[in-house]
Amino acid sequence: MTAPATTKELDAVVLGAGFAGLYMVKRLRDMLGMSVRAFETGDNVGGTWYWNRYPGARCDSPSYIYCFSFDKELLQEWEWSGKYPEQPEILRYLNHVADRHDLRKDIQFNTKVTAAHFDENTNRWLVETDNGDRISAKYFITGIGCLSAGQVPNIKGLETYQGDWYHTGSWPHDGVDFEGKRVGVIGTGSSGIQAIPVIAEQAGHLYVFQRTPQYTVPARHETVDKAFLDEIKSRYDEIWDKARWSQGGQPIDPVERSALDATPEERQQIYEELWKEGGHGFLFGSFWDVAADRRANDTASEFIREKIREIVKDPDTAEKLLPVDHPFASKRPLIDTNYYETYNRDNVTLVDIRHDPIEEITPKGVRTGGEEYELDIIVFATGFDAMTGAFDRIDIRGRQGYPLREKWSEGPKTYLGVANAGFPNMFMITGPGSPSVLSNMPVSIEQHVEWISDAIDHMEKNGYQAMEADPDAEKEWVEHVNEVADQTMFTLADSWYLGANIPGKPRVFMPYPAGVGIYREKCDEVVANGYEGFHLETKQAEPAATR
Ligand code: NA7
Repeated sequence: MTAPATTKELDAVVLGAGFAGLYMVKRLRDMLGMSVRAFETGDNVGGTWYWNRYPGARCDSPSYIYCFSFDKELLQEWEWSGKYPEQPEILRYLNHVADRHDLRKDIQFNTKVTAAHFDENTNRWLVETDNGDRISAKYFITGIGCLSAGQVPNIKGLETYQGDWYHTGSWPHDGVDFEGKRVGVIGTGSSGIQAIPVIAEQAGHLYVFQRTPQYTVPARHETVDKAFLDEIKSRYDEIWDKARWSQGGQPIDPVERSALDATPEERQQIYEELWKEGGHGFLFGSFWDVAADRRANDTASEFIREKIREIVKDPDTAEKLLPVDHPFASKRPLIDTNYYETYNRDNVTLVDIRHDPIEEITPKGVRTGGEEYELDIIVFATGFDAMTGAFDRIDIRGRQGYPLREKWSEGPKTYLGVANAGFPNMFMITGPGSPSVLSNMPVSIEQHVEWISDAIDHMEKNGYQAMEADPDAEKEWVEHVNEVADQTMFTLADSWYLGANIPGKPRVFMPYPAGVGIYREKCDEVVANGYEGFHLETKQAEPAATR
């Protein structure tokens, strides 16, 4: 790719206008005074919350901490309506942030970045879009989301299907009318378990096609009153501080008791209390070893299985819903509203596609186990090509034209999840190798945006032309991420954390599981040691062997 005469010169190009892109634009423009443009495929801001508009879409971090902390006035002004923020409210919030900080003027909507190539002669990135834009920028920063590349499985016959079908991750803006319809939902991950109870209330009949049964804990979602929010607001600094140095980006004190030291009665009582309270407290507030020790985990897993048997009236359906092939929380932990209860409805049928995989999609519906389920609508709640998929869809090339896709062909290789050896001046917000999806995203996003803008500030103040991760530092980081992951239970399930949901994707654990506090400490140390593990160059860099 060469730079034609019409190339626009900017300091930085940012990809995406979700939480990450919005804050990145704000920092680079308002703090560093840079010329910056963000490119966004959608026609408005919001990222994940722009695309995922399926019924029941909601975040499972408490609303008061699922927001930006950089705008302290906004923290005091914004009144969340529920314990957990619902998709329309988060979208409203992000629109408000964009207006309040006048960010839209630096965002180009309806535009997909198709290519970004590093030019070693100029130390600049040449970026192209599907609208024919060409930009040359010193910095190339991705805020493209960890779960933005939706995957519709390649099931035989989909093109022949005569009904309507949708993927939860690119939902129609004017909604879908399920009233009285025969609906099939394929997939029971976070999106499926949120959508299923809501669709069941509207559909004539709902068929849930389940491959892997899930553990899910009641969210106990409710509205929050002003007194609750005022109390939070009175100690926001302390709350954010706790979240920033925590395991998962939530203001939760770690528990020290062990499930293995408790008596069965004590365990039962604690699990019962936390089940009643709802939310991720069941996992994080019960016993420290539930997420760390298989025997401790078995006690929590069995408690949930017992709840399923108790809640679901039809024993066959209950049996099919029992998760037995992986430990609780080895896949993404889920919280729900009336998920298991939904299977007591007369208009809901659970279809086990673990034993009888979907054979084909026919013009009329779905065929499995020799039976054809006639459907007016199919909802694919089948997830995403997580963490790397959105990168793979862009032609990103570093030194010597080397494609990022190729560098990552055996799994993503990054330094700190923020940079790539061989790709100078490219930074990733919540890239693979950082806590990202294992954390409350706004906390991790703010940390990365601030770290990146500080690094850029450092470069500009010191006249550096290029900043690039050292291949050895990167190798050590990748090994470290894998070592930490091997000590967790995450590797015991086939999950999108490992790329296991995408046929042919290398099985590599992608996020960094040591926790946001430990990670922040490591990132701060890198800076304190003069950007340890990075090469900073004042003049044009020589091509390096970086692979
Ligand atoms: P997930 O968590 O990846 O869930 C996808 C679901 O779809 C899961 O139940 C899968 O079963 C199922 N699936 C995927 N491919 C197929 C095929 N080919 N056939 C049948 N079933 C299939 O995606 P979500 O959108 O729910 O959640 C993604 C994240 O977004 C979530 O964790 C939050 O962080 C936000 P499987 O378990 O693979 O057997």
